[in-house]
This record gives sequence, C-alpha cells and structure tokens, in this order.
Amino acid sequence: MSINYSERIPNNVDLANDRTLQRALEHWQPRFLDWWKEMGPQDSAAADVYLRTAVGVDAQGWASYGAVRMPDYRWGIFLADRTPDRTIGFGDHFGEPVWQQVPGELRSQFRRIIVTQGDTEPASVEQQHRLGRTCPSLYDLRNLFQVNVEEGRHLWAMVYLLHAHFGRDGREEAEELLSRHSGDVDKPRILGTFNEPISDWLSFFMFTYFTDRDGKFQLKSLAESGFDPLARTCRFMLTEEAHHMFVGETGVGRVVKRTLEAMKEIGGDDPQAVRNHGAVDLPTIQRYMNFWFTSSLDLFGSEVSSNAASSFASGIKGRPDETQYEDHVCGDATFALETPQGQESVSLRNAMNEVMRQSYIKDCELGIKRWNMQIQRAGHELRLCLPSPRFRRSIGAWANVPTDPQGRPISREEYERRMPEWIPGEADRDFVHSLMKRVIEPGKMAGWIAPPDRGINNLAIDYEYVKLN
Ligand code: BYC
Repeated sequence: MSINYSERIPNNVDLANDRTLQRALEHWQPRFLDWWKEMGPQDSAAADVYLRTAVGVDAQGWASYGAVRMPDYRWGIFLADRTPDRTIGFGDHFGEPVWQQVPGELRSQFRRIIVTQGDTEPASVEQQHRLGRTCPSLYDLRNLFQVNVEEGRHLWAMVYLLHAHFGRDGREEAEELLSRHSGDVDKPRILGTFNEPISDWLSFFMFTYFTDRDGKFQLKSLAESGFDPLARTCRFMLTEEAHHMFVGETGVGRVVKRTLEAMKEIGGDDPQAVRNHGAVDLPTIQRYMNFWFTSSLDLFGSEVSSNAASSFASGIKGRPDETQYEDHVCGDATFALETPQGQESVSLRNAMNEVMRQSYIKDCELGIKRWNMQIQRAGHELRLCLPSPRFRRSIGAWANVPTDPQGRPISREEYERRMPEWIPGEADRDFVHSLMKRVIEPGKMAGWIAPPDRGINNLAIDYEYVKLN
C-alpha cells in the first residue's frame, strides 16, 4: 500500500479506517512534537534541511530528497509490504503461519522487547541534542539531522505497534517512552549505552558505527519475528538504519584520513605533535573505539539468557538472517562458551545473544580493516583493533572481571590504574572537545576531519545542505 501523506499522520497501514487507533495516535502526536522541540536537535527549528523522506516502501523508490523545516518533517508509520503466506522461520512454531495479532500468552514478552527497542530511538536523539552547535561542516550537520529525524520515525514505528496491539498497556508504555530520558538519574533510558553522553563528534561517529550496528542486528533478528507487523516494520527500519552506519564508517574514516595527512605534514607520528597540529592522534581514536565498542557489546545481553532462549523458542525473535542457518529449531543443539571459569557447553537456544554478538563483532571488523588499509597505505605501522569481548564488560559472564584489552585477566588494581591508557580519559575528552568548533560555510570542513568523497544524492560537497536562516 502506498504512503498517504494527505493525513495528519502519514501511513501505509490504512489508519483512516481505524478511527480509535487514529485518535489515540493523534493524541500522542503533540506530545512527541513537544518532546522533539525540547529534546531534539538544538537550534534546528528554523533550518531548512536537505532531508530524505520515505515516499514508498519498495526497494526502488522509497526515498525522496528535498529541503524540509524539521518540525514539519512528516514522521509516519511505514511497514514493508506483506510477504504472502509467510511462515515462522525458527523455534517451536517453525513452519506455522505468522501471526497478525500478538498471541495472548506472548503479550508481555513482546511488549518488553518492543518497549526496549522503542526506548533506544528517542534516547539517541537526546544523546545527540547539542551536537549541531559544534558541527564540522554543513554536510555533517545535515547527516546528523537526517539520523535524528529517522530515529524519531523509528520511535513512531514502535509506538504504532504499542497502540495498535497492546491496548491500554501499550498506550501507557508509549507515554513512558517520552518520559524516560538519556542520562536522567531518576528515569534513565533502559539500556546502558543510551545513557552515555555524546558530547563530541568523534563519539557521534563511533556511536553510529558501533551502536547503530547493534540496531542493525537487533532489527534483523526482529525482522524474523513470527509477529508479522513487527517483522514488517523492522524490515523497513533497516533500510533507514543503513545510512546511520554509513555516517559512522565514513565519519571515522575521514577522521583517520585527516590524521594521516597531519602526520605527513609534520613528518612523524608523535601523538602530541599530531594534536598540536589540530588533528586527532591515532591512539586517541583507538581509545574512543574501545569505549563505544565495549559498551555496545553489552547491548546484546548475557551470553546465557533464558529470555533469549524463550524469545527464540516461542517465535518472538530469531537470529539475524535466519535463512543462513540449517537448523532453525535448535532443539538440542549446544554452543561452546568461553567463560572466566573455562569452556562451558550450553544449550544453543540459551546462547542466542552470544550468537548474535559474534556476528556483530565480525561485521564491526570490516570497517576497521578499511581504516587500517588507509594507515598501511600511508606507511605507518600502527593498526586499529577491536578489544577482546571480555574487556570492560558490564553485562554477562565477563561482567566485572578485570582484563586487559587483549582479554587477559589482570588484577583489579592494574585494571583501574591502566584504564586511562585504554579508554578516553579527561585529558582526551578535553582535547577532543577543544577541536569541536562549528563550521557552517558551505564546503568548508573543520581542520580535524577530511571532506567526504562525495556529497548527498550526487550533489556537490559545497552544496548548502542546511540553510540555517
Ligand atoms: N543495559 O537475559 P539478559 C538501536 C537487562 S539498538 C542495561 O541478559 P536479554 C539503536 C535486560 O533488559 C538496538 N540492561 O538479556 C541504535 C534484562 O532486564 P529485565 C535496540 C541490560 O533480555 C542506535 C536483564 O538485563 N534493540 O536500535 O536476553 C541508535 C537480563 O537480560 C543490558 C534491542 O535491544 C544493557 N546493555 O537481552 C538508535 C532489541 N543488557 O528485562 C537505536 C530489543 C541486558 O530482566 N531488546 N540488560 O529487567 C532485546 O532483545 C533484549 O532486551 C536485549 C537483552 C537484547 C537488550
């Protein structure tokens, strides 16, 4: 079904024919807009931004580009088209027809997962609230705003499911999604990473590389769900998510590129000299990577999880790209797990979080390889690398086990003493913050980041992507 933009809430779910649901969502809409005004991107209300808006959900022509005032952005409800005769692809209900309504006995589990997913979307907008004030270019400012409006739309996606399928509980949860706030001591966001401040653009690029990639994997696993409306909404969200990871990968790549240019200009790799030259030294980039990667690893939950086992068994949440596996039931399969106590064999269903985490780590490695190729081509020895998944964990078997970044157990005293070598310390943050100066002349870039290879939608890099008015 095509997207109807003539309605107050654009949608392709035939909202006009469900007046109760339409009224409930129209009641939530002003609250969302108030939240956006207060917590969304600062100083953006008067700006015309070159944004991509969905006009259809098919693979070809879903995106249309044009200048939009962000408060007028048409956040709406878009589900990927239905796959006829779709069946459940995993777990105890393997092969049975998918559900168009939530089965009563799975209601609270589904609600918990949809709320957790929904909570991350506004959380990330809140985390990025102030970044516009220090944007390195108009191109980057536009990308930040694009990411923000799409996270806002992803919130709409989950709120639609809550309103349409969970009655009064769902409506209450939708309200709560706007009343928890990132970093709030009394009402924080649900998952750890979404309460970490993102106060500089290096963190923003790391977040979009590592944390949005968790989004990719979680959405892929929910796109397998037996609850068809959830699967369809996640399939469409994934098309938007890809741009966020592009922002992260190219963002970090451009920082590395500028650093390598600076190293060439000064004829050396001394970190302090690189800093004096106005670029971010490679060891600092590594420390930022360590921080956001380890925090994002926790987002997959515990290695051994009865929640994960029951989500898989009951058809709520599969594995990303479930069709790549041969066994979709995993009734008595086992999984070899490395724990601080040694190797343990656990039921595969219980280890589904770890299966996903391992696929995620492989995916993270691809970008690191590309950044290292840049460093190698520039003739330098240093290589960026992902720390061990045992390092600095707060969730799961390795939580609170002191190890070094290679995953070797060490004493707590050494762990605490050496932490500033491994993740950004105050001096690193102060330095990175000192670089964050707003650049808003079309085509100009801040001195710590290289220009992108190309502009948005084949436009020039010096196109005025944001008219600040
Ligand atoms: N922080 O059995 P366990 C995205 C809680 S990102 C705090 O180990 P389970 C995006 C857990 O909630 C993708 N708490 O794990 C990216 C549970 O608490 P309750 C977001 C944590 O349940 C960038 C308890 O520990 N989507 O889209 O198997 C920008 C025991 O849980 C954490 C999803 O996460 C943590 N890191 O799996 C914008 C998908 N980890 O319920 C957007 C939906 C665990 O006992 N969520 N806990 O009070 C899920 O599938 C699961 O909730 C999790 C955890 C994978 C998160």
